[in-house]
Amino acid sequence: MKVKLILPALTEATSPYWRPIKYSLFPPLGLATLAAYLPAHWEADMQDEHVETLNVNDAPDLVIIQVYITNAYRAYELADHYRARGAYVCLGGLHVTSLPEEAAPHADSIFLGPGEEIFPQFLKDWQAGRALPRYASKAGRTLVGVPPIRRDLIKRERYLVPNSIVVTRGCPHHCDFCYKDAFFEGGKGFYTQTVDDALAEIDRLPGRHLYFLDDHLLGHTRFAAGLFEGMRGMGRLFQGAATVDSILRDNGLLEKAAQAGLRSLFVGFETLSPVNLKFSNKPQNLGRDYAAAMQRLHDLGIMVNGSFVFGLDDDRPDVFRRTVDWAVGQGITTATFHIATPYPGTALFQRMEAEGRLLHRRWNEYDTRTVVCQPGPYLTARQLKEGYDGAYRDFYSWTNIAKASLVHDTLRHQLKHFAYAGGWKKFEPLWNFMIKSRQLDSMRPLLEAILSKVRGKEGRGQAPAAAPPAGDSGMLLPLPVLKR
Ligand code: B12
Ligand code: SF4
Repeated sequence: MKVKLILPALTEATSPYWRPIKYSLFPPLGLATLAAYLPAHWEADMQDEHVETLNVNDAPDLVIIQVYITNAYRAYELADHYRARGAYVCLGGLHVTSLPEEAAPHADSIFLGPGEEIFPQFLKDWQAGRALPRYASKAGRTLVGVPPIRRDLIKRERYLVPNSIVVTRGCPHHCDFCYKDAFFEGGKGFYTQTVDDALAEIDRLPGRHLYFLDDHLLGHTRFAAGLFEGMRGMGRLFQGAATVDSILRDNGLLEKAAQAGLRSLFVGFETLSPVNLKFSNKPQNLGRDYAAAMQRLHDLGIMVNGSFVFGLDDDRPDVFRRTVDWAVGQGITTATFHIATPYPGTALFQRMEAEGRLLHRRWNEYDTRTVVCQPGPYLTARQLKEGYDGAYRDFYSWTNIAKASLVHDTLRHQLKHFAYAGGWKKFEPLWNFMIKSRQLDSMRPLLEAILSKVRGKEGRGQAPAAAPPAGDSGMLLPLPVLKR
């Protein structure tokens, strides 16, 4: 049996804004997760259109396609193509879950929600000749006993961060712009692997650097504590994401994470306006001292990728300058800015639709770079787009990179900050060259060599908690995952 798993590229891949490096970061982890359920003797081929040209002249028996909002049209086109060639086509992922009726005409079976329970069920049904047109993940979700991800299908050399990993699913919170509640509807919205399984998966990954793509790595205190304790001494360096309130909690978890190798954290600050936080149902950020969270991270030598959303209803024309100034003044290493984008299925989408504020439904433009709904009373669409573009420009100006670097109190940290931020945004031609010449892989050790470990107050003048292997260093590029 021949199975083809495809991650289609978004329309942007053909546009002048295409940043090849952004899409050469992570392999298709979701598809590799699903592939683990295929019988071992089946032939599986996984292709990621972001990093390779698809071969569409083949004749697989079964085609599995992952659909995000921005790649949906391309996904449907590929699905139609393979159905016309006689393959059985399955569509699943976030966008299919939000809009099953839109996806269904392009597939033999569609899948709503996470795949760990429904995909093996489908495989059984399909082999018995009674596959259903629709499978929805509801009760009984678990990561306990899931088979090891088929990492052998990942073309590691094409990614800067082949070691992406997810050890939890979902998040305990309910922000109204987030994909999470819609995707996990009808069942558990936050659950974890067992600590032992997570550690075993980490053990299977070569090299030192890991990127946890979990929505909230610190979201389950007991699990995270067990994980970090288990990772201590493994000599790993890792990046992940967590919320402001979890950073401020004085429960020793962040310290454990730092000791286990946490070197940079994606933090959803989202907005500096309490009114916006309230409207976005993000009470976990309300009244929190963002500056104290930054200080705590810096003290532990953890760099910050701050995420901010523009275009929420309380935003005014000065929001862009104020946000950039704050981020620079706090020594944020990389910032990810987003134009508020309502994803179908979210509370924000329902509100925008009810208020007649959706400008269009061209999903390929729902890329958080394009204004797709009428902003609040204080901003025009034009101000929003120009302000967003300007924020990126300003934050990553050499002057501001230098200013933000100088916020750190040791020269090593300052230099590192400068190199990371500059390296990520200022050397596009170099990244493109490395991708084209298939040398991305070789950048990893190079980066590791250039970027030595950042140590904060706790480490200064002391021996490191666990003696690191010779040449301790980290691939510390705080890769800005555009998570929300
Ligand atoms: C890593 C990541 C990226 C990476 C690359 C992703 C990759 N190579 O797979 C990069 C940086 C390139 C990226 C880019 C973008 N991303 Co992104 N990204 C993520 C992130 C953080 C993790 C994805 C992941 O690996 N999850 C873990 C795996 C195991 O889960 P999974 O992929 O969802 O797969 C499971 C299920 O979905 C399901 N499934 C999936 N496909 C199928 C198919 C079948 C047949 C079946 C049965 C099941 C099934 O089964 C899998 C196992 O449970 C998510 C947030 C999140 N937590 O999901 C956002 C997220 C997916 N991204 C999002 C967005 C919006 C974007 C961008 C548009 C952002 C931007 N401003 O540029 C771009 C465009 C991406 C595109 N190709 O269209 C949104 C998607 C919203 C939506 N409704 O579609 C998310 C949810 C973030 C958010 N909170 O809003 N992203
Ligand atoms: S935005 Fe972040 S904190 Fe809020 S629900 Fe989504 S993952 Fe959780």
